[in-house]
Amino acid sequence: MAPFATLADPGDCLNVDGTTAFHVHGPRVVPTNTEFFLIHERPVEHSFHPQLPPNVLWGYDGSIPGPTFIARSGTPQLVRFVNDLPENDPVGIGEPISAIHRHGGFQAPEDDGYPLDTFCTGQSRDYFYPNRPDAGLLQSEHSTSWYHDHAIDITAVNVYRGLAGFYLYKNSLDTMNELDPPPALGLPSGEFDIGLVIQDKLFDANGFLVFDSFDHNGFLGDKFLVNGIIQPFLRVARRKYRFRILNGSNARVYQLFLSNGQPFVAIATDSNLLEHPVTVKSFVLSPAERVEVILDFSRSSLGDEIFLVNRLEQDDGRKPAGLVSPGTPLLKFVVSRDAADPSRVPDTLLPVTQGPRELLPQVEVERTFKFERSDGAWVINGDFFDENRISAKPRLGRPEIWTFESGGGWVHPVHVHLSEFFVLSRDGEAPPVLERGRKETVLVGGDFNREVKILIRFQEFLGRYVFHCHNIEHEDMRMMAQFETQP
Ligand SMILES: [Cu+2]
Repeated sequence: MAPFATLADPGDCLNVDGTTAFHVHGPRVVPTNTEFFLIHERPVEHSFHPQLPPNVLWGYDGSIPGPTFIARSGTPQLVRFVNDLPENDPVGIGEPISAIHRHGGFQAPEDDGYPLDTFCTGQSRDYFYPNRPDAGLLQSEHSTSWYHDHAIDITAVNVYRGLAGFYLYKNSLDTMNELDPPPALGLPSGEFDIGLVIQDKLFDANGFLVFDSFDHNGFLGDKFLVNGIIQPFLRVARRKYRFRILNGSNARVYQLFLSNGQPFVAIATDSNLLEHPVTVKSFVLSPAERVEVILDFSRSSLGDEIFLVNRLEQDDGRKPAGLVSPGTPLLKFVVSRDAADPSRVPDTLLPVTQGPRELLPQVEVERTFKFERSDGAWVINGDFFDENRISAKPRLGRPEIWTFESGGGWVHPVHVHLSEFFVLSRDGEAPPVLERGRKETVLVGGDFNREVKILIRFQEFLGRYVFHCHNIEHEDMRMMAQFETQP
């Protein structure tokens, strides 16, 4: 990433269907403390595994996964993404048309990667990220989000080709320096703070990437990647680590375990730290969800090998088939040295001051959204995505209850842009322990249940945003709708 020197080059950008981008912005005024970045989307030769030939992927700045951004709360960032993707691509996976969504990000509608705000080969678009919490609330400070392509109808294939990366945040509590004294949390930092994006991909007999654009149910691979590498290893020290685990797969749901039976200490779900750490033996991770965990290798012996394992089997886009044993190892930790460990994991991480107790009495509006199959594609409340339809007009500052329902036994990881929500219930029952923090993506349907109720409140930014299934084959086949926030 390099800073750029020139001002924005505004201009219309054509969408896939030849229309003009919905949100067009000209040169803009930004605060003087704004940090600037320039990222080129371009082809890159990538090695998934020493035994496979190099594959040409598309990467942000030619990096797989993309460069990791680190935002400081209070310091805005302006990122110019330049589309240097080839108009005539010999591989045939992906379309050189982009819209970039910072998933979990709190940003204005024109900077949200609205799916019709696309830019094409030879064009660029600037995204302004305010990097401050929604309504100034400490509980809305973010830790781990990610950015990925979100162009209308082609998100799945473009993400599959490589267009995804981490976007991390630091703030007064989560300073990303374990040596900082309280109130800084002192979570493991530096080389002991590692993002892990898990993906599945399919290869042909010659070792080249395969994608089926006609699989609208959810594309699954048979090889498992962590940070772009098939089943890699990581040498670790005998101390605590922070792992930010992201499901970057198109359609696969994972349930992660450690091979030695050691539990995970979960500290965050999706974009936000939890109020308190939670110890779990395993956790489910559906597409786009994040869970951050602390793993402590201090009781391991030098030479120990511990695997991060997926035990949830899935054969099609409908739903996971169930737990198997021993499952598939995704990542091997090799305990190989000692290291000092000044890091801490406090009992209180990110306090919630405005939760269901405070907000439920204020609810006046409830909405229901049914996620179903229709004509081989996907609808919400019976409708395919239509940019001219507004499905909800929530008023800023007014909490609402939204009910997500799934029909036909399919699972849909439902993602709402702009704000996090609280999961109130699953089929009327209290949500599992890892869904009691703040979330912006929640798995609905299949064996998990039929109905999820959430409590959501939008506080800032007027305009149109989307919500959709994050099985991105479903999303591309129109399982997306939009809300428009009102004063
Ligand atoms: Cu879906």
